[in-house]
Formats: sequence, C-alpha cells, structure tokens
Amino acid sequence: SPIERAKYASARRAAEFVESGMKVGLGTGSTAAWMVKRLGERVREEGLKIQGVPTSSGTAALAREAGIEVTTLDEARWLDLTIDGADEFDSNLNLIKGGGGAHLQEKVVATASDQMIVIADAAKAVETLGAFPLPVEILAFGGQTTKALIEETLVGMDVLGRDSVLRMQGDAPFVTDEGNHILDLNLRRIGNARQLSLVLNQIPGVVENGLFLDICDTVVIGYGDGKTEIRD
Ligand code: DER
Repeated sequence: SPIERAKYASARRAAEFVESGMKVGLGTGSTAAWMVKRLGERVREEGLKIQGVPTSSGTAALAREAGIEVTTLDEARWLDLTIDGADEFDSNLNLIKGGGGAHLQEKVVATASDQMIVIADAAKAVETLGAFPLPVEILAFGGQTTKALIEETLVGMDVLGRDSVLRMQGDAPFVTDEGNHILDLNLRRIGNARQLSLVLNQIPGVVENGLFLDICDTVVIGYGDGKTEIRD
C-alpha cells in the first residue's frame, strides 16, 4: 500500500544516518520495524558496527533477530542517535507518540540521545497536535488502576470531557512492558501542549504522556511514491 511504501522509504532513508561506532536508540512500531530490518542488512552486508538500545521488548526481539548487538541504556549511558516513529508531528517537530504503547521507554531513550530522528509517512503531518488520541500511561497496581482519579482530576481542571478511553487488547486492558495501562485522551486539538504535558505528569498515577516536545531534531517524511523529504 502507499502508506506502507512511504513508511519503508522513510525508514530506509533514516537508517543511512547510522555510522559504525554509534550507539543507537531503536524505536517501536511498524515504521521503526523497517528501520531495524535495514540496520540488520547493513550489519550483515557492510559490517556496520553499532550497539542498539531498544524501546520495547518487541523491538529488542526484532533487533536480535536482525543480528544487531543489543545493549542497555545503563551500559550505553548516552546515545548518539535515536530513530523512532510518531503518530503525529507538527511544524515545530513536536510529536504525539504512543500509538504502539511504548512511549515511556521511547521518551527515555530519545531524551538520552544527542539526536532524535523521526520516521513517518506524510499523513502524520498536522497543523495542530491532538487529532490522534493522546496516549497516557497510567499506573496499574494490585489489580486496580488510577483511571478514575486521573479522569476526575482532568474533568475538574476542565482539560477533558468524559471522552478518555482505557486502551483494550481484546477484551482485557492493554498492558505495557512495565505492566501499566494506557488511557487515550480524545482532545481533538491541543492548544498548549507544554502546559498539558506538565499538568498531566503532575497527576499521581500518570506515568508518562505521549507528547514529545523539543525532543525531535529531524523528521524523515516518506511518500507513497518512495520519495523522502528531510525536515529539521
Ligand atoms: O507507539 C509509538 O510511539 C510508535 O512509534 C507510533 O507512534 C508509530 O507507529 P507506526 O510507525 O506503526 O505508525
């Protein structure tokens, strides 16, 4: 499909920025999967020598399968480059991420990197963030969650109507690598992303939200005809 071709083109183009000796954050999602596969090819074909820090258990498995040396953030301490997908990006290269439920590790790894490159099909470009429901990782403990507390707080602050949805996987709540749940906030448009991100992360029980502000340096946009455009 054109979208798949666009993701593939974006991922392969971004993988060319990786050089031997680099410590690279490996993103999560279908576009990032193409990037991991391409890096595996480069390891095998060119002898590319890198250490990869994955952003999810799924990406860790994919990277190992691709023959990439996988290490931990503790080992690596700081990364040269993180390449990851996004659900939306605006003209300031601010992002909404978390569609794949991995934004907690993704934000940690991206923040611990000199540079973050986002790979995305052109449909992810927006004027204003918020059409994509904002993923918020919420603490789950002892079989209960902080969903009600968070919703009541947000309604009380007039941030949110009652249209937040607990993300499901089948007929059970989606569970993140860290054992938490995801609340998707249908905000439609986010006027002040910085303020919202600060407010969200202050609520007890909110682990992390999917707003990536002033983190992304470059977006490699992919198009259905296989062309790419670099925006930074
Ligand atoms: O969950 C995530 O943050 C993913 O990177 C997501 O934002 C992009 O996933 P996609 O490449 O499958 O669209």
